[in-house]
Amino acid sequence: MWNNRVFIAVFVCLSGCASFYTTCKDGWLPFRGSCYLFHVEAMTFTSAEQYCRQHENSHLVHIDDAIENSFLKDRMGLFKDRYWWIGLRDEDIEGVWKWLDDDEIATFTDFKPGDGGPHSTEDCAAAEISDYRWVDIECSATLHVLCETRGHEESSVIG
Ligand SMILES: [Ca+2]
Ligand SMILES: [Ca+2]
Repeated sequence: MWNNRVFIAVFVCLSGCASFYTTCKDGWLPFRGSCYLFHVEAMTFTSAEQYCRQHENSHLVHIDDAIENSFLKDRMGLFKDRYWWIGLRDEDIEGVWKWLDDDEIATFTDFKPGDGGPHSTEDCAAAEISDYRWVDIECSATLHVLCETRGHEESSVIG
């Protein structure tokens, strides 16, 4: 299925050229080695992460950089729903945001002005699609679920 494949602009031309692409299970969207599941059901942050783990052993999305962020922004724009959980929280140290999947401190963030600061009751992060920025919000809020897992990478030899 062509629509399940995204070609990635990585070419190895030592012995002929190979292009690498990501394949995902049905219903998952491939991009740069990852697969994403947009699940339109409202649940708390903890339930959302649990849902991801039960599906392909994924996690709430870990947004590494501006390219991944902008890809997700485009896809979220296709939905009417306003808020999606992302796998980021500052439960340990107020204002220090860590990713759920590897417990690393986020080096790239895209919080709205006024969000992402030391708000002690708002320890989980979500992407808001109206102006697509991240917000901090109570973890008990019920929002939609965005999961990410590693895709299956394949290469095809061109030359
Ligand atoms: Ca990612
Ligand atoms: Ca907080």
